[in-house]
Amino acid sequence: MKKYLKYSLFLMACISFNACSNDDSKTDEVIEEPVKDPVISIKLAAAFAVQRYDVTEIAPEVTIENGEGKTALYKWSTKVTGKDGVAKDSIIGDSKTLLFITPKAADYNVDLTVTVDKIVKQASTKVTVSESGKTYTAKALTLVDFLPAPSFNTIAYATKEESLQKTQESVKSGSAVYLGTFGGYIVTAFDHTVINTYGKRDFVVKMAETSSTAKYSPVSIAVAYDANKNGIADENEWYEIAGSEYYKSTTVKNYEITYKKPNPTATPVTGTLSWQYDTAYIPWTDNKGGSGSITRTNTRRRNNYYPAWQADTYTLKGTKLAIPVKDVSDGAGTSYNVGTFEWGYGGIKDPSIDISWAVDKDGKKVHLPGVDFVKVYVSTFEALGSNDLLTSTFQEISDLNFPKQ
Ligand SMILES: [Ca+2]
Ligand SMILES: [Ca+2]
Repeated sequence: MKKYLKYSLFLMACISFNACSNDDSKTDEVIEEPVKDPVISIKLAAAFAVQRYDVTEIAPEVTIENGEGKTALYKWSTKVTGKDGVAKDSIIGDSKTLLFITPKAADYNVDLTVTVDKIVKQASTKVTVSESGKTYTAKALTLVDFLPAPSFNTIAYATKEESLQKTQESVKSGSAVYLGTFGGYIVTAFDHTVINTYGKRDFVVKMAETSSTAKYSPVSIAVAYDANKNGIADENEWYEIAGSEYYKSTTVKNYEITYKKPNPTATPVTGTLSWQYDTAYIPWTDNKGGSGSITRTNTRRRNNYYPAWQADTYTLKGTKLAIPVKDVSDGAGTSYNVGTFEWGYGGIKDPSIDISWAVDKDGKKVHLPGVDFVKVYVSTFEALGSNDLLTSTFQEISDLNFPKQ
């Protein structure tokens, strides 16, 4: 048997040798520089330790010789045991440095594969994830900030403090929070970092029905990862989720509207249509030279649209998105068709968000290991005639990959 094997190997070697010499004879007139294969070497620490939901940075030292002009591909993976009990490779990252974060305390064998052309090099490390002693909830239940834009359903809180206190109660109980029209926002915090799971959507924004005529309308989302771990969403930690509308020419970045408090003693300026109770109700100006007034409708003439605790004017900011709105009542302003957006927003058919859609101020993609804070704000500015303003109503945000307890 052994002899036979030896003979086979010898034969194979001969065949390969012949094949090579044949190739050589065909190309012997072309003089080429010898091409050297890339040589990859990886230095990776043997072990890491971290608590669940904390991020540890795994930064390997990778050197590539003869790799000029070639792209190195990185793949981080770990073994995950499925429901069938079979352990499979699960990809957890594709950049050189891995920001490792996981919801479960366990030992993880983490493999790195570096590929340059056909050359593949692997290295492994072990991450020990320990319990943090804390319990976590799937929903973002801590209110950080809230300020609605004017709307027929604005609640008349006396002070900012009261507005925050009452809205915190609504967030805890999953009750509706009225955001109003353009710029109205709510900021909530999770009790853990929602992991940016590789290749998957990570959290979902649930909105409540505003009214039977204008049920849902899209809202924009911004996220913050508490990179400096001070427990605060700092200005430079915010990134916008660039949904399906973000790069469209009709989208206005850095848009600002300043709303003016209505004068309670002013005589209403009635319009030509019966529902136009006061067409000069809340004057507004924007930072693009535009201006106008929000109309108080006849149905809502007893409602105070302007947040009572705000000063004489206030300004709200964000990306302004164009939403298709069509009067289908022959200009009577009584019936409208309102469009929607495809992905990357709350108040749409599928309001699940992938943290990988986050972009910086210049619209450049950023890679966040997860998010601690989510801001939901109204990015449309439309009125639906007698149905009043197109407004949005927040309900809750929850982590889509939160482990079952
Ligand atoms: Ca993700
Ligand atoms: Ca921070």
